[in-house]
Amino acid sequence: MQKEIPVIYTPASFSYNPPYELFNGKVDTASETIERVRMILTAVAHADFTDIRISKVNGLPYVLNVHDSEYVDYIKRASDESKQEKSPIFPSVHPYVDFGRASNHVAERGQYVFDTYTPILPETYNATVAAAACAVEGAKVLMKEKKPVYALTRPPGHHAEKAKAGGYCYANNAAIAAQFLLDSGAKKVCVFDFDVHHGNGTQDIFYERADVLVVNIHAAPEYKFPYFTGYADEHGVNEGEGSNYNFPLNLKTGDEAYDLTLNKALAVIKKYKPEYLIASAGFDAHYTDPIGGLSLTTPYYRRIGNKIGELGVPVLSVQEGGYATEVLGQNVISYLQGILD
Ligand code: OKP
Ligand code: ZN
Repeated sequence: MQKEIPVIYTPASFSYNPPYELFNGKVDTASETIERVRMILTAVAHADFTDIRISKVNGLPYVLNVHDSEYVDYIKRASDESKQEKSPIFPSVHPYVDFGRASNHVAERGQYVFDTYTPILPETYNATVAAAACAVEGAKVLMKEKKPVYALTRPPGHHAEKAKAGGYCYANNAAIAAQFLLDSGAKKVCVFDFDVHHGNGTQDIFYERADVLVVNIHAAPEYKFPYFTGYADEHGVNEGEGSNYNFPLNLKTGDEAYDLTLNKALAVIKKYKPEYLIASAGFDAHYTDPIGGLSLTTPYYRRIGNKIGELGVPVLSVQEGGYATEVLGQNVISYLQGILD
């Protein structure tokens, strides 16, 4: 019986503070705040089953194993530009033809960022690479110790595509960890995403591949961000045909109905027989979440943890969303406790 969960974080998560987001053309309060990671860290520090570590890995080479180098270079340049301009970088024109080419900095802003919620700040590049490093370090512990691990990543990752930022995400931490495990000899890895939003980035990265099964439960794209993906008929293409599963849910779905869907999703995972499981662990399906739209309770996160733990596959949980800061720490603890039970 495992009695401890290593928690890996980086001080860089406290270094950037998005001032606002643009929602439907209006200035809106930023949801993805430093407070989130502060609340989680306080909760894990009070839980007696956690072992808190600071990541020491250089994340950059691992980021580049998943993301296009031109894109990563853009995030770096835009972070510098934001510092020069003393202003967050937002996009204004998105590519409107598929042969579009970004050859100046206005075009690049639209090419490499797909929404107006994801500003680039002076500290964005460093924080992005440092958060990815937490996920890689988590994967290293997972390989070595074969026990549950938790990477407290901020910025989150599951909306970041190979060459686009969006949804508060710049580097796909879960995908980077999965790729690291494959590069270290694993043949089959699963990413299971229970953040309330569809993980379009993870889906994008592995859509044509069979070595990563991607399974997502989320509020249906008819209602919620990222709006364009997350439908149940997105099954993967080419080699990847059959290794992508989406389980979209109606608004207000509560514990009981969610549980039926969770069972279906876990059955798909069991059948695939992954060597490792990466959980994209978002807690924004909680009933009090200000942007989520579903109705899960804090005790139910323990059930999710139980069922993931029962798979008997070493699991790395990578922090994604969760914006009800008052309960975020408790939700994380409930879930991690469930894995250990
Ligand atoms: C990121 B993750 C207006 C709502 C903006 C953006 C959602 C990004 C979610 N303030 N919605 O999956 O938790
Ligand atoms: Zn989310």
